[in-house]
Amino acid sequence: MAPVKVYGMPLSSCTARVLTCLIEKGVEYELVTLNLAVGEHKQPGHLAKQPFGQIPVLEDGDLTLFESRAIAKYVAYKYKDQGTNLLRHENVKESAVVVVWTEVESQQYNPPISSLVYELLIKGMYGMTTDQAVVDAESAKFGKVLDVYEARLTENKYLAGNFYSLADQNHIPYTYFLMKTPAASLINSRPHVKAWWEDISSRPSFQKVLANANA
Ligand code: GS8
Repeated sequence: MAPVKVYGMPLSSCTARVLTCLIEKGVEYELVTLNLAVGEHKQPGHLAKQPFGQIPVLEDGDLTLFESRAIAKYVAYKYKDQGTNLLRHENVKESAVVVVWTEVESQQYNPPISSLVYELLIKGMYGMTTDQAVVDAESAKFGKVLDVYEARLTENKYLAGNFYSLADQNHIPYTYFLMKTPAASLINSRPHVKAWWEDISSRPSFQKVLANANA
């Protein structure tokens, strides 16, 4: 069977979320790299797959999906019987807690961390100036979120319990970029969050995404 196709860029955070999931589940894929700099993601062919003109997109036979978290969930569910058990589908309580913490990533963690990565990393790449007032406000918000994580990770090794799940995995790409900025101190100053980060980011799946991107 033809492998699934992912349209994206190897190191865009949302593409990396999907690729990490495919590798963790042992699913073969083909990455079709789009050049965002020349607007390939705004061309009609891509807009037919992703109406918001963004990456990533996954194609699996006649099924086309966008939104990286939805794609990762689909992959984790379709391949539930192979690779790492990311959804705990066989245990209704555990799977409910996985859903809670995947929502926490998207609703609480992602807004401030994506603003910080934009201000402290992306703007510099495009010759724009960091707005320190935004950094201060978003750091304060993110710190409060991380206080909740520190308490949670003091009780459990991972977010949904004492097992690695999609909830942990969805955090990896943005945190990877944050760790390249001065705001890494927000993670490093919380010992359980720091240990969790070192654990999840060193998994072979994400290390392979990085190695492939730098190849
Ligand atoms: C966000 C996609 C996105 O922002 C998802 O798939 O999770 N919620 C969506 N993609 C970015 C690249 S990502 O890191 C993108 O396509 N940016 C170009 C643009 O918006 O024009």
